[in-house]
Amino acid sequence: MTEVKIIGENLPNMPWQNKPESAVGPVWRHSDNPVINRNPAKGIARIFNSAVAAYEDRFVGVFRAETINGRPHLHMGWSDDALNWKIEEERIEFVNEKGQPFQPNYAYDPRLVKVEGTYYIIWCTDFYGAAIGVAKTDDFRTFVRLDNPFLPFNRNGVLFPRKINDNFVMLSRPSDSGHTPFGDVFLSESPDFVYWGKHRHVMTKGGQGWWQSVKIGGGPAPIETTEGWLMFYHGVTGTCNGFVYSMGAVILDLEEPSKVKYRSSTYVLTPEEWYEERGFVNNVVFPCSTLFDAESGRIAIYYGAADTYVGVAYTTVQEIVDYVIETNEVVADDAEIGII
Ligand code: BMA
Repeated sequence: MTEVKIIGENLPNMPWQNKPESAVGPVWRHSDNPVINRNPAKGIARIFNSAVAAYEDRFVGVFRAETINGRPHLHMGWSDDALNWKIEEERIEFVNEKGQPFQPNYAYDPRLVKVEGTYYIIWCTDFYGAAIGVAKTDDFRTFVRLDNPFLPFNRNGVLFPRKINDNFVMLSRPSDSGHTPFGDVFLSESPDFVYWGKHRHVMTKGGQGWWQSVKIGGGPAPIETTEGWLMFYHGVTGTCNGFVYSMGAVILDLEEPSKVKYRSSTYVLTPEEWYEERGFVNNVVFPCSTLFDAESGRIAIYYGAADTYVGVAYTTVQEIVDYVIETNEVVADDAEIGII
């Protein structure tokens, strides 16, 4: 077993709980989950699938807020401890690069990623069907929405936290507009956040197990480690009562992140608690964000539960990387550079 380290910033004030003896896998839940409950602010019925980050001396979040007319929009939230959140009642006001209003018709499943000092928000937007929307902010007051990077239909846009070989790198999951019954993860690069290309296939659904047999989608921004890019993602199976969303983990090559180095053959978290099994959509865990501390190797994963709540789960870089390597399986041609 080699020692694994996170390559990144220290965040000693992030939430943390040690692994309880009762934990069965490499990821364990916060004991006071869910950390965001129903009706968290006026006009908002549910918050789930959301992203948080450290900002100045506190924490900021971009939240998927299901408003009381049923449409999802993005709302900001603030917290001193990353567990107790104050959600803003007004949705984020986006402007275009000329400063004119540029609101999405709807917005869901945001990711929030800092690259070279700028925070990027990536979400699922309406672009004549489900597509990936992007915006940037330096101060969480002005949010400049940029041109959509990809054509429809696409979701689960996940930006890497640094450029690789001078390019921004984004994962996505091309699909259709509805409750997609298929989908693999792809990768695209851009020198300027405007023109995207060098498209590669990263990973396919499937494998020996059935938990990710229907579709997969990227999760939180990948974490740079000495073993490669560690990424949590969601994997979906189909049942007679609908889809079940679990969390998986994969390690991508540091220099060539379209190559899978190791991929866990089992899920690392699956719906088991009441707030994951029962809600607006039953049986969903959907990770969108992490906080981590490079020094201690601690990782907190923020995930949506049952399309109703926000949950937090913990692991360490050593524990999860060891687990992914131990349970590794090669799925199709994931380990190749994905060009056909
Ligand atoms: C997906 C997305 C997610 C949602 C999941 C389960 O297609 O819409 O936002 O959590 O379905 O309903």
